[in-house]
Amino acid sequence: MLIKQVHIENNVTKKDILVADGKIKAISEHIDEKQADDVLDLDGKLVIPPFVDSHVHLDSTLTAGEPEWNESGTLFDGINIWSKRKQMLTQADVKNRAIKTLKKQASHGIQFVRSHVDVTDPTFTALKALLEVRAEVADFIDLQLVAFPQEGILSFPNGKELMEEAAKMGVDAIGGIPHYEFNQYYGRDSLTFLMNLAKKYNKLVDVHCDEIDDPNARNLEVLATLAYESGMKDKVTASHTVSLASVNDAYAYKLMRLLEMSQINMVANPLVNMHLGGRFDTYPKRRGLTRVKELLENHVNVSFGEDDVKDPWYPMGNGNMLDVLYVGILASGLMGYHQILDSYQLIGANGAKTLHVNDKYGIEVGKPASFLVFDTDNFYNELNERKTMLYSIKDGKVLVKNHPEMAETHLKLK
Ligand code: 17E
Ligand code: FE2
Repeated sequence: MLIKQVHIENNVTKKDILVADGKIKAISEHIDEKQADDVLDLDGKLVIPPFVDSHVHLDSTLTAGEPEWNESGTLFDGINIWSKRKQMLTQADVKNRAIKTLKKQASHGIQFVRSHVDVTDPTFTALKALLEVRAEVADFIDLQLVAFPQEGILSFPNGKELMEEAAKMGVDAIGGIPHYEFNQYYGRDSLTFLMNLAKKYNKLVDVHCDEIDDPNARNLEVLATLAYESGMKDKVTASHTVSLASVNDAYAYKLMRLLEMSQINMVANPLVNMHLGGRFDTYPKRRGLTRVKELLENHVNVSFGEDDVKDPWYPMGNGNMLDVLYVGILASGLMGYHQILDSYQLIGANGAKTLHVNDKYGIEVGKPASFLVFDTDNFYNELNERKTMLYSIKDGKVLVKNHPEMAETHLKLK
């Protein structure tokens, strides 16, 4: 397949991309059409790498309102409602909902997903289901699973044993929830436990860390220290870290040094953090979104996740990372022209780095031919105008093809 005359990642000069055997064989200003069986003339269209959702919960997806709606909008009511819904799970129920959401995500250009799976359930119903889903969707989504102890490791009966069993069952990463443990000591001990578990089973780490509007939350510095001293470094991710928006500037300044040294990845979930955040404030009211701009300025890798698609924590969501990105850069003060132009990294390359999939990510000769084509010339225009995603191509195969919008309007000047 030969793709003609596209703007690769906002590049002003148009290029051709030659694809063969699922890989990118050549990129240059002119490639002879005789080199390919089929030619896609996409003159002037934008090509970028696929989207990455680096943080979502596929076990709870599409359960909003079951058994009740989260009317308060707090994280804690979300956890309570999920705890009831969890009793009713069957493997078929989890599989159907997860696959529905993954297909929706794929239809919007997502090709890489990291999902947390609640393992504070002695039956492991959700994990068993999602391990099957991971294999079944492999042709269109590269799915990673995190063993997530939603109700705590030290604060839930047999929490440690459940985590170890989940590690053996084949998750990709080990999770945690230190701010939800009964006390700060359990929080810290849970981090030591989960880091050792990840080392023992050679897994990545992705912890729900300090997802609370508490200026005194201090689990992130513990996780970053462990990441640094264990040498696990960029294999470790801290998700949410919303307390960073509440701590004082002197503390944040001191912490940034450790975060950079530790090479830890951070994931913010703008839609959900802003929905759940500030719920105990009157005014002034916090937004609950971590310090995205400051982290990036301190060379910390940050990506955005969707977190929820219609579940007890968030009533909305449709698998489209462009919504996450738009709200995220708006709330983070990242709307300079060039920041908008480059913002797809937050739902792209930065997420790929967190997921450790760099070997198969990026538009470079020798890498898998996986990319998106949009009906516009650069990403600033795409995020603004939301032109049609014409193609999602993975390993040289067309996963999604859309036709440009053909709206008829009758807007004549007098
Ligand atoms: N569970 C949790 O602890 N935090 C969240 N944001 C979600 C589930 C979605
Ligand atoms: Fe989450």
